[in-house]
Amino acid sequence: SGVLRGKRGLVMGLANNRSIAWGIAKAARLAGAEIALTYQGEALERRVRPLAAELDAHVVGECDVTDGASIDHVFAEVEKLWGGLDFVVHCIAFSDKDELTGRYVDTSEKNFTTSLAISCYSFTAVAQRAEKLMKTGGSLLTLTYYGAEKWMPHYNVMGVAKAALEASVRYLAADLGEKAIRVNAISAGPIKTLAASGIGDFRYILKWNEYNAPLRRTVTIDEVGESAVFLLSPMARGVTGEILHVDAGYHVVG
Ligand code: 0WD
Repeated sequence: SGVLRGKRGLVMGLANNRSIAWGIAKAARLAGAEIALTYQGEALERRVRPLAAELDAHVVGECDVTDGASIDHVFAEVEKLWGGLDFVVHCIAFSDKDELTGRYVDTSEKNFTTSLAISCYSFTAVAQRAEKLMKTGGSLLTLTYYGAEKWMPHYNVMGVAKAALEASVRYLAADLGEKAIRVNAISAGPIKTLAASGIGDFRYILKWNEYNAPLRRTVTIDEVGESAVFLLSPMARGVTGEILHVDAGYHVVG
């Protein structure tokens, strides 16, 4: 469609070709954007490099969001590459798998802190760096899940982290609005990815959504990608602070 022609965007959180980040990067590229990617660690670098090549994307380096210096490094690389930036897509979350099953009440302080740092604070950390490069406005996008709004089995501390992430979308939107930087989230329905495989009974959750969502199915990374293109593009220039559900309508039912 070309709605992102001339736009330069950083996509963070690509692990493999099932990642939501991959669905978004592909759709943004198809819409005309130039893409830069980060990866977390050497193991993922081997997966990310060939995917980057498919999109003529720049690999701007390793980024572990628990390390502020590595975030600084990536944004310095982006500045060297483009001199500015139009959008950032944040597709990053983490929690200890052992605590994504059973009861929330058993969450350890250590995993609570780690989960909130990686799954919530990192988006704010990224916004701080992006603000400096978005001289003529821009768009920041993160990924959330319905477990932020309602109790979901096994989602536990991730639900608490996503609730904080959604609140941070609103606060960031208010802070950055005067610079014409928009901040939004997509609340995606369940999709079988590497991260999702760590959640207890995930197959059951997929089935439950298939039976109960208004569209009677789950969503794909390509559908999330195309909705992301809308939010990143000037078509959504009046939209900020929004949580857009791309979930086959499940949120009206569950
Ligand atoms: O059903 C789903 N899959 C949904 C996912 C429904 C709704 C929302 N989401 C969210 C996730 O919570 C996450 O925020 O979408 C985002 C992307 O997740 P994904 O595409 O489902 O999962 P995956 O392909 O595994 O990508 C997440 C990546 C990590 O992969 P692994 O699985 O290796 O942890 O987040 C990255 C990493 O590449 N990541 C980090 N990146 C930098 N620094 C870090 C870190 N410390 N930790 C994880």
